[in-house]
Amino acid sequence: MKIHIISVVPELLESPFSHSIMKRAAEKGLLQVTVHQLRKWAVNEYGMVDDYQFGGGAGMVMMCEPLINAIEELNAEHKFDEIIYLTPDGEKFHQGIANTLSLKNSILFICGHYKGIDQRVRDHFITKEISIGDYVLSGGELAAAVIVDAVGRLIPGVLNDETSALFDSFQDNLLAPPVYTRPEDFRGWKVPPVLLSGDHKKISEWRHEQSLARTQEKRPDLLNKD
Ligand code: 6GU
Repeated sequence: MKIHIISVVPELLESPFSHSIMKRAAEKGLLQVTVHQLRKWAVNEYGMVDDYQFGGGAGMVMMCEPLINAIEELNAEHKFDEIIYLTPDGEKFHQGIANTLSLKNSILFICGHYKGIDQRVRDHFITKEISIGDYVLSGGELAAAVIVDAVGRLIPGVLNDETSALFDSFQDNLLAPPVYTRPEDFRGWKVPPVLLSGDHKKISEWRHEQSLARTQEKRPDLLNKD
């Protein structure tokens, strides 16, 4: 999968894809992330990409021209399946969106800043608008990092044990069960005996019960979803 990101602060996206699972995905050639500095398409030599909003009011708006020139130039080369604008007023991100996006070949993300981007870019170029939750970030970059991580780990071959994503929290609207590792007894706090029993059927039933109980307690809203 090829992911391109347009940002005025590309430095914010240097680290998130350079470690751990995302790093391995890149090394295996399964995920390629390219971050573009929007100022490369600035309207003047001072790197101008934003301007005051019509109608007045505090805060700058990201201009049509740099964004559209960037989008058109990159899209001509890469033919994106989706052009996604990251914005607090977008659809709230969840595992189902991550699953859908993990099947795409190429995605372009646009990170907003200030008061957002000129509405005409949204009307004519954006195919999807996503928020990562009901709070306001100073820009879309951290949201892009969250989404690329959630999507990238679902690409077949990225996780070592490919089945492990199937048992993540949220894949079936259930939270994951508790997990334990050695030692069996730490300060008198013991691992549930069923996990040491070697009985895989019983273990699997116990995990399912724990998942249900945990979801009922912490996120009952998930149990009423389809
Ligand atoms: Cl995608 N962008 C910004 N600026 N704030 C957010 C967000 C996105 N999602 C939640 N808050």
